[in-house]
Amino acid sequence: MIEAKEVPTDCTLCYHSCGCRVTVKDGRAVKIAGLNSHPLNHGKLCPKGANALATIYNPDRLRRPLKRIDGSFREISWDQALDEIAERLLDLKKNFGPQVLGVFSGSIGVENFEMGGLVQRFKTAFGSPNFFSVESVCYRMRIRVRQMTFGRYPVEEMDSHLYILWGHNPEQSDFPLKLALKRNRNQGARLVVIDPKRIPLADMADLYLQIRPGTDGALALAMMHVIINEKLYDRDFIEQHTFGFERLVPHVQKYTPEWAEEVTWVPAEDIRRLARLFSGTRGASIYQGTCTQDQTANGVQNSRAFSILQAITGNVDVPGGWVTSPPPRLRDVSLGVEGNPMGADRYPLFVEMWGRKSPYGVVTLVPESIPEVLRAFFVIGGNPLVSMPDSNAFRNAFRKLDLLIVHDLFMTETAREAHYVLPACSHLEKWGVAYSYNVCHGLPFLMLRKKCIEPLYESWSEWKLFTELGKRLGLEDRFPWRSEEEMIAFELSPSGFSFDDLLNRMPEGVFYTEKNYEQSEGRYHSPSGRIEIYSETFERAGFDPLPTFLEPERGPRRASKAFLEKFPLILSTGSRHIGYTHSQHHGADALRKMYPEPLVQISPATANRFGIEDGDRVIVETNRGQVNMKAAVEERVADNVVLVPHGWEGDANANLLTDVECREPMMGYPDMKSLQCRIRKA
Ligand SMILES: Nc1nc2c(c(=O)[nH]1)N[C@H]1C(S)=C(S)[C@@H](COP(=O)(O)OP(=O)(O)OC[C@H]3O[C@@H](n4cnc5c(=O)[nH]c(N)nc54)[C@H](O)[C@@H]3O)O[C@H]1N2
Ligand SMILES: Nc1nc2c(c(=O)[nH]1)N[C@H]1C(S)=C(S)[C@@H](COP(=O)(O)OP(=O)(O)OC[C@H]3O[C@@H](n4cnc5c(=O)[nH]c(N)nc54)[C@H](O)[C@@H]3O)O[C@H]1N2
Ligand code: SF4
Ligand SMILES: [Mo]
Repeated sequence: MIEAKEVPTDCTLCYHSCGCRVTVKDGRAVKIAGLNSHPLNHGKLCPKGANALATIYNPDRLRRPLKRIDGSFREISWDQALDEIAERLLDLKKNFGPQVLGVFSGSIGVENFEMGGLVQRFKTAFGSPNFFSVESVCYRMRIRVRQMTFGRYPVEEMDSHLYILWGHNPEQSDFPLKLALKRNRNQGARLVVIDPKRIPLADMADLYLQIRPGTDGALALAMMHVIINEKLYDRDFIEQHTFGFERLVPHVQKYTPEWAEEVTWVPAEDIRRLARLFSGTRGASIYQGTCTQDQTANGVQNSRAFSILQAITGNVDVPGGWVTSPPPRLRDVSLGVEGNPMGADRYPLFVEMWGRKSPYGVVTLVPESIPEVLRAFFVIGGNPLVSMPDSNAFRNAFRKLDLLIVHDLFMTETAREAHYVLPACSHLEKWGVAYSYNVCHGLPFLMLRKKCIEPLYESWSEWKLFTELGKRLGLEDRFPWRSEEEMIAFELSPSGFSFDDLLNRMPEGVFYTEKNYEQSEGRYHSPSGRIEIYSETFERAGFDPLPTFLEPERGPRRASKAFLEKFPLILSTGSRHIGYTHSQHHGADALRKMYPEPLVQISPATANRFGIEDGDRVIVETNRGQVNMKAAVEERVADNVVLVPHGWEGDANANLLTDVECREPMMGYPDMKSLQCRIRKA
């Protein structure tokens, strides 16, 4: 009988990587709890994390590799699956070239370095530049824009004096921030909520602004107008650290609060109050929605405007503002970028900056590239037929593939379309490195993700999958690590911490560096060496060098009258629910009880207008398709706005409504937040 042991590790059921303690007995994880010492979650877990074992031991886990034969799946051995996949890949490569292969990894692969890195390594070793991920629908846009503006990547700090939740609802989507916000609020921090729904956090806010979806950039410009004309900016900081302020001054004159009121629905007086509160607080942060501000026509310029607001008020590199700490020094398991990722020609700002190429392709270009460019597609830890825009466009394209492979824990909607489905390990079944900087509000914390239990059934980790497949493709020299542990040691080699250190001496994790609020010369590595309010990088790419506002393509002030008559309501999709990550975790009973089915949220006036009552089944329809869900009639939602959750399969899939052709013009992101729709009783 083996003693029960407690293993400190992290939760990866979403990208936050909260610390947890897993009790393992007789090789089985029997209990999971929060890790008290962890600086993100201080011993607490959100409902997903608390119910992690229900997901990991869900009886629906995939057990063996599956091959689709005549429309149904048959179990086969790993050997057979990999032999056949390798043969087909080599054949396609011989006939059409290596770029036929596209690989995709979902949000799990963003902060999961082994997965994200190995996927990239695999496609480069194969010879293809075509790597896709949620990066081209999610927060990569903000990272790039902040890099272009600051010459580095500052993030909003966890502990702030003023939280501006700008299309961000931490109670549902950002558990660590929710904890920090409540803690700091009790000590006097201020709170502003900007959201078309009066979310419960708005009830305790100093200011709540009910905004029309897709118009956040107009509000930000009007704030700049007030801050500049009332001289509320930080003159010293601007003089010492920024470039182009004098050109911003005349530029923002037309963006008056009265102009913005008409565009955004936010009263001009509230815009003034917000501008004064923000500029009057040292250590204030705009917590921009993690994807709400990207998935709209003005996406890039939204991020530009927020960056500039932080800069002109001196809220950069001060406690509570936007801060930068160096990421840990880790060796990347990817092989770097060779060739041009898809979209380099059409959306160059997304792919290349100052001569440096990023590995991410533009995922909205995938459907039109099959089969002309892509003929084989490998999905590792993603569910693109539910999560990517315009599911019908993706599905029709996927059906033209010669080879679709999915590596996942479950039979997802994407897996059901695959030729081969391969069972994957959960995070408790493999080793990994976790660090909490990017999406965790600047916390320079590093931890070893422990393999707590052996892989269930015949599931394999990404390391094992690519190592074994690599051998069959003649790429064994590209996957040199003889074990997962060896690969982790390779990643950690420059960090100053060894595998053994992190396993035995610092099992609960470690701060790998101290925060640094230095505002020295040379801190901002942009072409001008300063924070670029005026961006020649944008100008050279043919875009406005100063922040501007572009109405949503389908929006009430841009689309045709006939279109708007047909689709009179504004549609925003994908507000999070704390019980689920995208299409995941619906199988855990406790979570399902919290939120058993997807709900379309509309206001009482909108419901009235279309003869709908709370609890009715309704059809929401756009130019691309429709979903069928129950209606929740809520006072909290702005009139004429329809909120549809994402991550549900079948006829409740929000991405039946989105349109892969409706894109942000600079980086090609899909509009998921400011489309038009109609609604009726089913
Ligand atoms: N309409 C609309 N659509 C959206 C959004 C929206 O707001 N509105 N948001 C978008 C955003 S921001 C994002 S990031 C995407 C997310 O899109 P995805 O990442 O594609 O969505 P998930 O449903 O999380 O899919 C992850 C899959 O990985 C599997 N998985 C979990 N752990 C592992 C593992 O360790 N290994 C392997 N191999 N598989 C694993 C899970 O079972 C699951 O099937 O969705 C986007 N889609
Ligand atoms: N539980 C859970 N947590 C998650 C995820 C998950 O699937 N489940 N996904 C993770 C991922 S990958 C991401 S990208 C993040 C997403 O995180 P965010 O993009 O920050 O999304 P939410 O926190 O849901 O906040 C969305 C809020 O914005 C409002 N909103 C909608 N449209 C607009 C608009 O146009 N303007 C403004 N100002 N507000 C708008 C909605 O009403 C909602 O209250 O969440 C992450 N965390
Ligand atoms: S927020 Fe929840 S799901 Fe995400 S890492 Fe923390 S405990 Fe896990
Ligand atoms: Mo995301």
